[in-house]
Amino acid sequence: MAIERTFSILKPDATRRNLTGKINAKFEEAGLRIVAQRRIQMTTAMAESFYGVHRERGFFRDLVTFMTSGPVVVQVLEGENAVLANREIMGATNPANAAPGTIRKEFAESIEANSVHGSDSPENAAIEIAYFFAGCDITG
Ligand code: IDP
Ligand code: MG
Repeated sequence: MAIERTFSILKPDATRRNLTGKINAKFEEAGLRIVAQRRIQMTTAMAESFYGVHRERGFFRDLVTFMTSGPVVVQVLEGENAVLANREIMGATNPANAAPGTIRKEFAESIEANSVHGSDSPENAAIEIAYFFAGCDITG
């Protein structure tokens, strides 16, 4: 198995409830390393671009409003099979369907305010990482 990097966001519902440390502990306990991290306020343009693939979905406007409703923490996580590993640590999109012990099961408020984003493929991980971080910001 290869060491891989994935892109992660701690969403506004998580920062609002001061859950940054508890969620980061989940990544670290599962063997992922936080090799870059920054707290930012997303603009509407950034959120629209980031979630552009969902532009035609009924929840798109609400999602953009939610993602800009407070600070987020953008991160690069590194480890074995990091993309898939992180999707397992996060749990299903809808917390009602998320497995016990996952971040979304323990912390998500709703299918929208579900505490974390994680890349869904190595290709998208590379695109998302490059959108938020310069190579010199990431130290493995
Ligand atoms: P993912 O975050 O598990 O990859 P996606 O389908 O890529 O899920 O959706 C992106 C984000 O859009 C979700 O994390 C969630 O915040 C929001 N979202 C997805 N489906 C719904 C929905 O049916 N209603 C409201 N928000 C949704
Ligand atoms: Mg997704």
